[in-house]
Amino acid sequence: MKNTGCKRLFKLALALALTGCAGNPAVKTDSPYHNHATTIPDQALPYQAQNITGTYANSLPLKNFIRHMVLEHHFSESYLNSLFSKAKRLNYVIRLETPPPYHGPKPTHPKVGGWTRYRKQFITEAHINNGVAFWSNNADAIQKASVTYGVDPEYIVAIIGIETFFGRNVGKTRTFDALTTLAFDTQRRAKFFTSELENFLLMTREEGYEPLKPVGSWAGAMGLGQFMPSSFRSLAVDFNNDGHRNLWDKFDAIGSVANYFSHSGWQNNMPVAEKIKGYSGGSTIELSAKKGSEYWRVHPNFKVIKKYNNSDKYAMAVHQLAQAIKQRRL
Ligand SMILES: [Ca+2]
Repeated sequence: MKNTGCKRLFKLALALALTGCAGNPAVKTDSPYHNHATTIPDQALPYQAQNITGTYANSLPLKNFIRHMVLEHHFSESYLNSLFSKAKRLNYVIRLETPPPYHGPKPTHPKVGGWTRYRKQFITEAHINNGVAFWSNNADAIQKASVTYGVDPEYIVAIIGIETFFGRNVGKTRTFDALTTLAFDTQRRAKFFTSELENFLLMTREEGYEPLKPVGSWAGAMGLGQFMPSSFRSLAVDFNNDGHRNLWDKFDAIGSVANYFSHSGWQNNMPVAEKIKGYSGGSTIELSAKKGSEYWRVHPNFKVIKKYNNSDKYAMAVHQLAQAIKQRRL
């Protein structure tokens, strides 16, 4: 991601995915957004209101935001008044974004075995087998994306596996409510989420989405690859050529993940990381395993994965899942 807010966001989104998907990979969810509204000018939508009513009726920051959207992007004020009158404040989103204050002693060392615990959630038989199946079922799209964008196919598969368990856990939170809540009811990253809300509304207008329909993670990430609205607008691609960018569609999601990697500097058919015996400066990372630290030499492609989520553990899990799926597929 381009900014640090987004990097942190993906960590948080991942934390949620951990609780939501890794522990229960059998849960299936149908694609939440497979129908497209045709593009309708916003004035024509059934949203017209003089004032904001409902939860956000008295929110000055929202009034300022609407003014900005009208002046900067020529949205209709009555349309936005009506739309935001339907916004719901989501208390669980506030709780997830605002961890309770910690009053205990400052930890001096990271918890031993953090990598072992993290790895267990993603490098599972279910992830590997479902990865092989996902690859087979979407072989044409994956092959085309790999060739078009120069990205090794196993990494496209692994990202989608870790983000959403191959599309089965794309999140059920209405994105409009999540971003409105994060923008106007939380403090820490309000500016970032306000910008994502702006991008979300632009995205719905550009792509013809009905704003109340898209669903995703509590933090506003959408589709099989969990793109934030700003990433959607800049990096999503219409890979099945149906005239719409739809990250809930497998074909479009596969192309979009590959495009994201390509933009981040992925080097096709080049190494990602290899295990070494001890710390050797420069490009060595240390991961805390139960049996002691693991040391890995990492290559530029490892940093590309970290642009998706700025965490060594995340990038290593993607790498190892990719390799495991590739091996199993042979
Ligand atoms: Ca499409």
